[in-house]
This record gives sequence, C-alpha cells and structure tokens, in this order.
Amino acid sequence: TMVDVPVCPQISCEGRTLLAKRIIACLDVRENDSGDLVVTKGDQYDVREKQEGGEVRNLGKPVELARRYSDDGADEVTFLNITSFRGDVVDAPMLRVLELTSEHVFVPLCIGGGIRDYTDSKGVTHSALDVATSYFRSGADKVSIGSDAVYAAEKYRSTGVKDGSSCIEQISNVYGRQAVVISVDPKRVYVNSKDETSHTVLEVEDGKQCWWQCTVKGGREVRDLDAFELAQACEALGAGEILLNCIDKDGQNNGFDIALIKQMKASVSIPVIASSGAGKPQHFVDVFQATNADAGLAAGIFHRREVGIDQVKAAVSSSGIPCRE
Ligand code: 1PR
Repeated sequence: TMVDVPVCPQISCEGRTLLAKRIIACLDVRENDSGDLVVTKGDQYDVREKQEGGEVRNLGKPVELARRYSDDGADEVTFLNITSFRGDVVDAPMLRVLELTSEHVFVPLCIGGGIRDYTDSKGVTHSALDVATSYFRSGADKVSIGSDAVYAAEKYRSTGVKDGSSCIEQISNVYGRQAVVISVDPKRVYVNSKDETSHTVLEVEDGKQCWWQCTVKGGREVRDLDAFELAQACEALGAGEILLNCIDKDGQNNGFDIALIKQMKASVSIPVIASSGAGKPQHFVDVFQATNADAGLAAGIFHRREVGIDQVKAAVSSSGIPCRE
C-alpha cells in the first residue's frame, strides 16, 4: 500500500543539507507581588512597569500560553524561571507548570533557571543533576543553564581540566548533550579600539565597535569573559546548544544582534538559537539570511499578540528558508 510520506523540511543547497529553522516561543516566568507564577517580559531584563513602585509585568499564565504557542505551531517552548537564583529549593510551582503543560503540549519543552548545586535551608546538598532530574521527570526535554554555566566555564578555562563536577558535565553525562542548553546573557561593551580589551571586538551598527560581556544572575553582575569564550568552554564541557540572548536587544523589537549571532556560529559547532530583539516576521528572515542560526526565539511579540508564530513561519518559508509550517 502507498504510505503518505510527510514532506521533508530539509532541503539541499550546494550539496549541503539545510535543517528546518525552528521557531521557539520563550516564557520568562516569575512570581508576581501576590505570589502567583506569571509570564512576564522585560525591557533589557527589567520586568517591572516603569512608574514608581512598578509591578512585575504580567503577560499571562504559563500553562495557557505554552499551549497556545504549541497550537500555533511553535517548534519548541522554553520556560525561564528568571528569579530562581533567589530561592534555595527546586521550584515546586515550576514543576507543576511543566507537568500541566506536558499533558497537552508535545513539542520539546526546555526549562531554565536555578540549575546548579545548592544547599537547602535544612543543610541538605542537592546537585545540579538532581535539579535537572526533577525537571525531566516533570516533562522537560532539555534544561537551560545560565549563571552556573559561566562559573563552570571560568573554572574550566583556568584549570583546563574536565573533572566531571560541573553542572554541564553532570547533566550531559547522564542525559546526553542534546539535553543541555546554555543560556547566554551578554551585554555589549563599546570600545574605541580593539586594543582596549583582550576579548573579541566586532563592528556593529553605525560603525561602532563592541565586545559581548557575560553576565550572571539575570544581568545583575558582569564577568571578565566574553560570550564566545563562554560558549566554547561550555561546548567542550558537553553542552548541546546555545540559547543566545543579548541584554541590549531584549524587548527592543528592532531586530536580532546579527554580529553577535554570526560570530557565535563561527565559534562553536553546536546549534545556536538566536534570541532577543524580534519585532516583526522580517527580523527572523534577516537573522536566517545573515547568519547560520539554527533557530529563532521570541517572547514579547508573541505574548502581546503582535505577531503570530504562523506569520513568522510563513515569512521565513516564503523567503526560501526551510521552516516547518
Ligand atoms: O542563571 O541558570 O538561574 O538562569 C536564569 C535564566 O533566566 C537565564 O536563562 C536568563 O536568561 C533568564 N533571565 C534572568 N533574568 C531575566 C530577566 O529578563 N530579568 N530573562 C531573564 C531572560 C531573555 C530571553 C527573552 C529574549 C527574547 N529572558 O529569554 O525571552 O530576550 O525577548 P524579546 O523577544 O521580547 O526581545 P540561571
């Protein structure tokens, strides 16, 4: 009998196979001032309303939004628990969000925030692997590591030794590298000349030059490490994917940081997700045309219903870039 073979989203270009570009919806989740978990969205990582005593911006309920995005055709959904570094326990409400989401949502789910070793208030130590395991058991397919990946990369760069103790090695050795995403939160540092720093300096808009400094704790603290150094060290330790944000571009809706993303693809061989700055479907076309980014992620435009995932996919496909519609 004849079987319907689905149209393969890979196409061939100059002898290379191009994988379909993934479109990812990202939900930054935190407690609001009344203690409910809400999807919020920052402006350069500031999630409070601008007026005095501004509340945490509330853009919806995590489970409902994840379901809407999967129904709308998102290839993946990412949850980032953006204040987890404050607490000292695995976030039970977040586990519940994952459990409820995975009842109805069958696209890959990634969860980030608080993946690290920690000692709880009773003095019991939990490994990053334990934290990740509880997320995987609740329905996550991947975990994303931010701050702790920076510390792991710094240690690896100074010792050159992989002793299996880093969060990346612990999780990747058990669940495989495809389950370990590194969330990079860099900030631009503008310079007048390349000689001002040992970090990789590139030209960006208006002939300005900058390097991209790694931050931890949601951009609150900077480190002497650039985004490419971080990603290379994490790849060596066993990371499987880079979720590349840019604090300067976050919530600005004026397009992705093309120079950053292009250089990141040249620095590592694992997939790179372009994030921060999407304002319209054309921005996804721009990033896929100008760089080899493997996926495009956005938050604000989807939450505010300014752009649908279907519109992004239609724009990407009609520009000749493979994308599952
Ligand atoms: O350090 O391992 O506990 O992880 C904390 C995680 O929380 C990190 O992945 C970090 O990126 C994230 N995070 C921390 N603080 C914030 C904040 O906004 N105040 N959000 C934050 C990061 C950035 C993107 C965003 C894109 C696209 N969110 O995920 O979704 O910039 O936004 P846009 O399309 O609206 O421009 P740890």
